[in-house]
Amino acid sequence: MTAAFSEWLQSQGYDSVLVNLDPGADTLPYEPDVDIRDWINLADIMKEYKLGPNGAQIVAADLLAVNTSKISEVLAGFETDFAVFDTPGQLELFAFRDSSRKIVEAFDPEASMICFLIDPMLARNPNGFVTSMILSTITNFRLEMPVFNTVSKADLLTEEERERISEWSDSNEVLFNALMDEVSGAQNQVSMEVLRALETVGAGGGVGFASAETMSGIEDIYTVAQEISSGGTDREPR
Ligand SMILES: Nc1nc2c(ncn2[C@@H]2O[C@H](COP(=O)(O)OP(=O)(O)OP(=O)(O)O)[C@@H](O)[C@H]2O)c(=O)[nH]1
Ligand SMILES: [Mg+2]
Repeated sequence: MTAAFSEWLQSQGYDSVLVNLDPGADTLPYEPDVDIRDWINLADIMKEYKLGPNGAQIVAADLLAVNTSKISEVLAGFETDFAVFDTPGQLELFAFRDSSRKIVEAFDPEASMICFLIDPMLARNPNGFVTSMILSTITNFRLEMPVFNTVSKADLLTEEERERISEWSDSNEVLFNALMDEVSGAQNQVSMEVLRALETVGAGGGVGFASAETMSGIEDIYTVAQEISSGGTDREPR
């Protein structure tokens, strides 16, 4: 998505700086301008801390914060329209670490947003969709930053599946009925309370669909980013 988004920005005349914050990334489909792997190496951490790959990922996540000032310094040297941060795919390694707050605070939080990428296979059924909304809400709660929900790899869904997900995202009642058809009776109360909480905090509305494969929906991410960073008016490219 990082690669697709920067490609789209470029096609519109915007420049972007791409920042890889995933120390565990093996290969990337884009050339990062700033790369956390220049400072943090997973193999070194495994050796130094005598950890397996999972423990090393957690240490690496905390080392991210230690290196924030170095990344900021490098970033400050760029004149660009947008900075796109690619974070580790697992929430445990980003949103759930205290260090991530420091990272978010270091990079112009007022003009920033999180694009929360929802797994299309998870979003296909009501329980999975609600689970995605809960995770997105937690991310918003943890990092105190506006979140735009986008079902990624949307090309893997059928038109009907996308329509159904849109209906769930537009109407809590439709989602509730779909959920009731899916879960066992014993879960009804839990489902109802979870949905009520999501409704209260305003989660779930306006879910986007994007595909890095077909480039559909990438513009919607830009539109939200634009609204947040400069009040909705299209920015003049540098
Ligand atoms: N069909 C389809 N496949 C995609 C799309 N975007 C990425 N992929 C594929 O999905 C696989 C996983 O890629 P990503 O979702 O980008 O995940 P990642 O960055 O490697 O993994 P994490 O950061 O650890 O979550 C790769 O094989 C990609 O080629 C898309 O829009 N459509
Ligand atoms: Mg990734």
